[in-house]
Amino acid sequence: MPEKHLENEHLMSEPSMPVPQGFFDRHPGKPHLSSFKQYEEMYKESIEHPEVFFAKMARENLSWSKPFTVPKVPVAAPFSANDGEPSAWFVDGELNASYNAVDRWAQKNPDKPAIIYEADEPGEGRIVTYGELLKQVCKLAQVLVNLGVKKGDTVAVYLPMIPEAIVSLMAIIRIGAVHSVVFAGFSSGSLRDRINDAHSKLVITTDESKRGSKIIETKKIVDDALKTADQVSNVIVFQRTGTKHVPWTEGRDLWWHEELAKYPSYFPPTPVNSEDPLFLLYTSGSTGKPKGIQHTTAGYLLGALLTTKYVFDVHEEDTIFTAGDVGWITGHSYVVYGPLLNGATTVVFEGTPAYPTFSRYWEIVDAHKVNQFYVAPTALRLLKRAGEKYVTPYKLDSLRALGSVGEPIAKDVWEWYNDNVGRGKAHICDTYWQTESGSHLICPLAGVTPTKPGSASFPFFGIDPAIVDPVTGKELKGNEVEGVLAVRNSWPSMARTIWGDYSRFMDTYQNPYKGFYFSGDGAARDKDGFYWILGRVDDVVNVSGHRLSTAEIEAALIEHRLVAESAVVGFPDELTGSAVAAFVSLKTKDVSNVDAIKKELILTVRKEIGPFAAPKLILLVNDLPKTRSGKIMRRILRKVLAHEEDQLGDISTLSNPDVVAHIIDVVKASR
Ligand code: 6R9
Repeated sequence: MPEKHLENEHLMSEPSMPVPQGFFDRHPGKPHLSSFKQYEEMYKESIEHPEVFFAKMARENLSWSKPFTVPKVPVAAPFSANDGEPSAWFVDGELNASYNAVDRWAQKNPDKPAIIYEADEPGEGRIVTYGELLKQVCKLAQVLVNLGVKKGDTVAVYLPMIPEAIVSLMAIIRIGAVHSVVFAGFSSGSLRDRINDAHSKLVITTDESKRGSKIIETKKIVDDALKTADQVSNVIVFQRTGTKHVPWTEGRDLWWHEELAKYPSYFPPTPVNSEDPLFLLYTSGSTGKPKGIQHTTAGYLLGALLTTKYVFDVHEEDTIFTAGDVGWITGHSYVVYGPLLNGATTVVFEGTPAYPTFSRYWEIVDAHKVNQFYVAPTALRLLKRAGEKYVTPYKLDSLRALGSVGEPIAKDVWEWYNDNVGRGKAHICDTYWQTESGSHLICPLAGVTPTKPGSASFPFFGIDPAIVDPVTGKELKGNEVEGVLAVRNSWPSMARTIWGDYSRFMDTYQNPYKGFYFSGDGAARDKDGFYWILGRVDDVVNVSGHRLSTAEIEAALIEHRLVAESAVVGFPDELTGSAVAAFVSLKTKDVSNVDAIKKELILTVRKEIGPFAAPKLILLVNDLPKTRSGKIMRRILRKVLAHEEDQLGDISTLSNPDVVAHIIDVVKASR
């Protein structure tokens, strides 16, 4: 059960707001759906006859080299009752993802912009048309084939937000290989673990990257990772900054521009089966080992395509700006796949919202007449704090849909977004979903769904959510209920397994509540049927919209020679949503320079995982609160951090109850 109830619980009883009239006034044509009633009818069909609904959608929206005849097996729950296999979709069909995302639009209009690249430095970007994108994709596809990459092989991508990231993904899937993007903020150690777990044979990266005017030595990080990744035979390096100091291994490392120049500009796509893997994306779970979430081709494509189309009401003429990184699922689905599968124009933004000023997003929106803007609340909190003066000078009148993702959006932030960015004329869409779901699960449809600030509203087509009592595992029916969020059925873009660890997949998603897909989040359904996401119920923290595993951070801390034990928990933070606090007990009690040790510990996490995972607070304690069986009681640590030491409950069952008073003192002293 989520320990912390929704801060703004009273909001649930407030009436919902209609779609702002300005949304329609700004629309050059008509939204895809005409009314909420139409959503309800379509939704009903998608739940009662998913195979009919999605077969029609898949035929209308995707191009198949071999049409499917079997929309779905098995037809019942998310996991079949007898062997627990997840449902499979469009099983006898064949298609190619890059053909659907690129060729179709290049054939129709090769001069249409596919990518608007906004470089870190304003003014240094460029536009890539669908025709140009197709050429680049075909050339890189041939490079990969020539280097021995085959259908089903995984290729690691460690790239900043540049058009070549999209070119890479499209080239990999064009030949039926599987991409495994590793967020370019990850350390060499995390990169190595992901390369090795996925058995990637090839890595694509840049010489360096640039973000907020800072240089990151990407190639050097890759080289460090490869010291213990023997199976990698080649590294393709795109020249991003042109620095002279690129570490180089002859025979293994190849320049992107030299290799692409060797091949002609067309290469046919390889058709793959619907259920063939499309990509792996590592995400954090309850244990220290990251999970390689595996998505399949047709189902994932359909999910990304349909949600982009209906949730953001994207039309072919539109320009969509998702301010997320391709290293996370939001970048996969709403920078790359969703926009391109709809033939729209996608903005690829390399920089940060604060560079060179806090107006950067709004400059981009006005310069390119962006129609849909999508971002995490953490960025909005930063911009809200910076002040309205950074927003007001901009027109922002092209915007129709404003998306939010990654964490709950508080009412004040929602209103700031609505008033200052949308000016009351854009539809705010708070989208709840996960790496595992591939595409939106619960979200309003732009132009259609009434909203309540802080609620993700209603399920997308084909998603049949259930609120489950975490103790009994029984579904809590009706409205005004609170429990854990589960899904009763399967949907096309649902992950099919954890790469190489099917039993972990079942243990994480199916086994906690048999008959349901378990989300890991707490949720409530209010009196009007709106869903409210209450946050993770497992050991996952959401820092600035980055999903982190507390166990992974603990595993990093233990690498430090002085650490005896550690317990990592999240605590509320005004700017980043949650922040990481690490309670650490050291092997030796006589430490002379406490501050130096704390710095070293933070550095250890930055080095082992990446800068974004660094604890905000390190608390050196004598011991950690434990049960008699030795289990660390993180709940107590969370309560103390949240100033709720009066709500610790019964601590007499601890093997070391005295430690609690000490911990309270340490936390107080840290303030
Ligand atoms: C897309 C993405 C998934 C977790 C998820 C939940 C949280 C995502 C949210 C939200 C409240 C929203 N989350 N969207 N919580 N409201 N609109 O973020 O994927 O990185 O896998 O994280 O993020 O806790 O379970 P991922």
